[in-house]
Amino acid sequence: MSYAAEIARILQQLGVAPGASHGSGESLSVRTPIDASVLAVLPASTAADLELAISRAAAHYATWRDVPAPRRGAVVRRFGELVRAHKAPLGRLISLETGKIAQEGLGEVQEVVDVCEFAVGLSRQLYGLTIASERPDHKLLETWHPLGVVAVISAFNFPMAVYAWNAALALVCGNTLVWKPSEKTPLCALALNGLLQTALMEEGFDGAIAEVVFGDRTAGEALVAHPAVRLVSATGSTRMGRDVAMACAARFKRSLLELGGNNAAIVCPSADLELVVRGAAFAAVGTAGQRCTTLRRLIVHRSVHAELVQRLAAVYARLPIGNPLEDSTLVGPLIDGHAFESMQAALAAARALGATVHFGERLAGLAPAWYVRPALVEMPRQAGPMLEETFAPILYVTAYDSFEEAIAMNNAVPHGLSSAVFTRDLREAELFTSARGSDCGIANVNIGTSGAEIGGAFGGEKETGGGRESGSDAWKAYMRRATNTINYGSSLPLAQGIRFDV
Ligand code: UN1
Repeated sequence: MSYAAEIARILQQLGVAPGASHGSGESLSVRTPIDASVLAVLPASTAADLELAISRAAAHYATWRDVPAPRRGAVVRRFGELVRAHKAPLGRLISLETGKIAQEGLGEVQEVVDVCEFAVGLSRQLYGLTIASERPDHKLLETWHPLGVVAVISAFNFPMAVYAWNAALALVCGNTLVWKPSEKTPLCALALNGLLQTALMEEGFDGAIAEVVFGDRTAGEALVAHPAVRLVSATGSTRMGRDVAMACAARFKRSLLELGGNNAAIVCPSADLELVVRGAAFAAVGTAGQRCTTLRRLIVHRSVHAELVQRLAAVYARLPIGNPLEDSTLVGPLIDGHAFESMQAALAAARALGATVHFGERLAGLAPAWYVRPALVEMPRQAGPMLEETFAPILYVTAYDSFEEAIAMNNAVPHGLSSAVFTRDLREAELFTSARGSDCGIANVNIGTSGAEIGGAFGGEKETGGGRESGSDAWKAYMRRATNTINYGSSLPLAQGIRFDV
């Protein structure tokens, strides 16, 4: 069966008609990175389609915000159940559209289920504080309310999980949604949002509470500019995020940004090198180096540098690269030729700085798709392309002498998403996770930089954008806080002891 036929069958199995009522604009061809063949052709959304989607989401907000939060949680529970029941075809769809290996496709679907469960629990919480009032017979408390329409702009590399982080939380918090997925992965969006709409309807609500639109940057700009949209949650490049942040700031609307990462791991003299090799390999070559949490820099103590490079090179030399649908494959294709070009440009820049580049070549036999052997690059020092995020599997390795120097190198890049230290020395582990340690939103000990669980808040500092999504108290980003002072007495004392007798 061709991949296109398989896609049609999966969508049919999920009860989703491709292109149904989502757009009436020009055709968008979706290709699989597996062999570059066309999977489907969908109509993009026009400006009028977009306006309609936003106004429907805005209209439904007026009733959705009044639905008790645990009832909203029941919709998310049903959504999670549907996703769990269709885990295999959804995982397959992710692999077909993004080129992610089968295991990682299934893992991403599991991440959707996990965050739904988390949000269901949250739907019976969403609590604020009561605060001691300075006045007699007064109560001071805070209450949390939804924002309105939340726009989600997502990237190709996590075409389902990142939307689910946002949608599950935004929905239990009482918001309605408009989702603009990456133009490279509209089929994943169609399938996932189709299941969400089914869950809404089964629970007695209108599917238009969660809208999806298809388009490029122009569609994203229209979402950001629309007055009904109160929060824009965007995942993607730092360049895109900067534009979103500035456009939102000009309108005093909120943005939640999850942008790039240039994530490092420090390998100390006491590190368990077996753990380092396994942890670094998954983090550096998993998803073909196309996660925002991908390990891109290894900062290795000079005493173990040569041994680690040799062990990693041995692993890189025998990585099974190829069709991501085959169980034995660990590295699938790059998303497209642009990713390959930026990878090669970064490798050339590294060579010009005196680096030794192992691998990184294209597997030409698999053309016209873009498969590469991940690159391992020995850098004489941290400089040039090592300070930038290249969305491809390049792992730069460089040596350090003192732990303080290693921490400074970890923090010396513009991004601040994820980081790790491999050590058996308690002092190093504690220092790395202290205020003087890693400046990233994620700082791990003895595990790699990628593959976070949903229970923690996910996001990073500096050019990563500062947003936090998924677990912990990330839900607060989808709500506004009101402080209430309630007088249950019969006099009117003023705060700060002010006297004002009329
Ligand atoms: C992303 O690449 O945008 O921690 C998200 C991880 C995944 C999420 C990555 N749970 O690698």
